[in-house]
Amino acid sequence: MADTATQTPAAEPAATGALTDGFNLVIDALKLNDINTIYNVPGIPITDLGRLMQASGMRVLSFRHEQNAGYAASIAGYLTQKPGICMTVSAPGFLNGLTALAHATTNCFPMILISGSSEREIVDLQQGDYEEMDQLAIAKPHCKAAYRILHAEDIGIGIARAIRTAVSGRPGGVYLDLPGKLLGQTLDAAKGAASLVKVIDPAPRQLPAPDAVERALDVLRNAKRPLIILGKGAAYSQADDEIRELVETSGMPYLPMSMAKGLLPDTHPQCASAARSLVLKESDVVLLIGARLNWLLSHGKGRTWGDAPKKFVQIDIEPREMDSNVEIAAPLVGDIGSCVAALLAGMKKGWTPPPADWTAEVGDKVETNVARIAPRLQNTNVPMDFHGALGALRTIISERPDTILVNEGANTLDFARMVIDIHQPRKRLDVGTWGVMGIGMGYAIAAAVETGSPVLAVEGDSAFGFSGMEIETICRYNLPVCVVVFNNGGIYRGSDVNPSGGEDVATTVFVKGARYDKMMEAFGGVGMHVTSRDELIQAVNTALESGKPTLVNAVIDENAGTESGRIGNLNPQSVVTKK
Ligand code: ADP
Ligand code: TPW
Ligand code: MG
Repeated sequence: MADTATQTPAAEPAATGALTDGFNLVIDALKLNDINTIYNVPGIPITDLGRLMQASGMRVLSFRHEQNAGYAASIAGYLTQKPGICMTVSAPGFLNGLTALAHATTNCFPMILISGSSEREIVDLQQGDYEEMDQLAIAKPHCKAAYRILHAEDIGIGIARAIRTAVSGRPGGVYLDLPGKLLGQTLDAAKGAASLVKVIDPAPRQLPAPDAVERALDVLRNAKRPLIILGKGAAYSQADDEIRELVETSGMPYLPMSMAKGLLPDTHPQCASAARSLVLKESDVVLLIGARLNWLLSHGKGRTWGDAPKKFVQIDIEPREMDSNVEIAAPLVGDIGSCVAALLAGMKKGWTPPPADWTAEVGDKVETNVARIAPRLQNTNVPMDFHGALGALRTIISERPDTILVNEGANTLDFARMVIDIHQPRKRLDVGTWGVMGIGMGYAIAAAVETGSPVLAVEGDSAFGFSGMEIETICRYNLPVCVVVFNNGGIYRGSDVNPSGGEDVATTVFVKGARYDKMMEAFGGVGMHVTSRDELIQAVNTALESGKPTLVNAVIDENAGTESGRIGNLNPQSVVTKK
């Protein structure tokens, strides 16, 4: 009789004679885990993998450059809480995708970069294979984890591991290396099927410890001038109802970070965006929900935060985030949904709203600042300036609140973030933690594909150039994307001059009078060229109404912008003038 204590639990399936292979096992493993969309650029050794994926009913979107496919995958991860998949060829394709993988990791978005690779035997002896590179080693510092699968029977477990790593704990990027030879390996079909792994509970809830909840409530209860800061981790967590209830129950003013705008509508009476300087300086207790005290919050110290002593309460799933920049008085480690629910339960047992003089002071400041800027948002100057053009788009977004706004540039980014109110969660996607240029078209494509919502991409002309070729992709898949290029003829401004007086134009300046709209026409989309506020409104409304791929070339005063938008202070300055 068999000894049940030592017997392996799963009996080997009987061989059937039918075969499967690496290609099919990769597809079966992804589909088993509800991953059905792939952002890719084909080539050796993954061309057939893409074809077979498409044949099996997966959506395989081919891009013109891997970086854009990668950015698309990263934001697909943010929007869906499932890892976005980018698939590339070896060495150069892999490296092109790697920027996006690092970006996903930095922004805490779940993503898997799957790259085909050369054979280990040749790579490890550096014998010069086609597109040879030790990709695994190069990927490692740029992601949460990097895995390689060498045997077809390990595909199931390898993909399961990649998925769980990407979405559990603090989400991030995972690299998965698939050597070409693996894809062709055959395996008995029944054994192959049995080797697949369905990831159960891929991102388990992580409950905060009760004493940590009590500590946090204690700090919050003693606040005289409290503030809540919502970050994109809060938006990612999809705990929308709980977060709203917490904010409203607490009665505290709140500040949404860029991509957390719309988690509660920006028009909410407790929204303190228009009083940002005041609330950061004067608050005495700050509750951070899925927002890091990195450069975007001036590291929690210095002039931005003023002299008033602060206590921070921080909700984050990553314990090491605590005390990263300043002391955290009450760390609350767990998933945002659970942490917020625990705080709410505590508040419901007894809660006094913050002192009225504080909320009134913040409310007054918001009102004054909103009133002060309002006339500028109505201006009809020709050429348009940022405020006039963005004021027009602000109205359009308030009338079409389900539109996803993608936004990059310098002035185009900073002013749009300030001017355009967002009314629903996860409707604003932008440059994120790195302030990176190039996310635009990849984000726009994935946003349309993953959500079906209309997309409005508001792009600086420089920013657009980083991914502009993907408008062909937008046309090819006929996506409801309207791109508005804020064409001020350059980076920050179009008016700089070459300081040497030489023939070349200044380093920040582009071709005058460029017609980006004609690029869209070249691929069968709609191109529009606008110079006034009324034309802009008409063009964007027509585009969003039609759902047709559209590019609006919006001429902006070349003098309107400032150096680096609103972060010019981060530029180092030379103190020596070259003769
Ligand atoms: P922002 O740029 O909007 O300020 P950050 O990217 O700096 O936001 O911060 C997001 C934070 O959210 C990260 O520290 C990340 O660990 C955290 N986070 C992401 N998802 C969750 C979650 N489900 N529960 C708790 N924390 C989360
Ligand atoms: C990958 C540096 C920051 S903003 C910007 C650059 C090149 C472009 C600003 O010009 P744009 O906007 O888009 O025309 P506007 O409205 O001010 O004229 N490379 C990468 N990322 C960054 N952030 C840069 C360079 C940069
Ligand atoms: Mg520009």
